[in-house]
Amino acid sequence: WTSIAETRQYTNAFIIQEGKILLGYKKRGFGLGKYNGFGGKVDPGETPAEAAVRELQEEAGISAPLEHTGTLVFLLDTVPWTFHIDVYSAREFTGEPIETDEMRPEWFALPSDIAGAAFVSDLPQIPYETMWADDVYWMRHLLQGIPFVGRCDFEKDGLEGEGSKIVRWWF
Ligand code: 6OG
Repeated sequence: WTSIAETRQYTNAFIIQEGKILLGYKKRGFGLGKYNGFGGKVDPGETPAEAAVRELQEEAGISAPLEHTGTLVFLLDTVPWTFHIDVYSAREFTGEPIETDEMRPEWFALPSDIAGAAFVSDLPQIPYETMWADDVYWMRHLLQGIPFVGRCDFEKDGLEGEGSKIVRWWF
């Protein structure tokens, strides 16, 4: 493609508490076999914030006072639209996380000195090897509650299988 005519909107939501973060293991569809926040496409007539709450309920069975925390833009050279992902987070939630057809919720431990975490090795429990390749660039901002915006360009065929390849990024 030579120009991008369309933007598609998605959401991604995380529950972050003292010492732990809730991720979901994707059991089907796009991102199969990866850990991620809970989320999906924004439906017509819905705001991203509404979609984020709905997707969290559908995929993890919980409700939360989600707050907008970051914005991600992805370009895949095999896909003729821009992925625009609004990232949300909350400290509290109601309900009990449950496994659904789409996601299996799992808590991951966080170190106590999150504010000082600057390197991948400072967050050893985050399963970066089984996450999208972009997550390593913004995860610490999310965990530290720092608003972020960034873009990643993925190379052809880099999405499936081993080592998703990012050819360009900024955060
Ligand atoms: P469904 O279409 O299955 O929702 N998503 C990505 N997340 C990250 N971290 N990196 C990417 O790099 C992503 N592409 C998509 C958005 C798809 C979910 O996956 C997220 C949605 O939360 C390319 O309903």
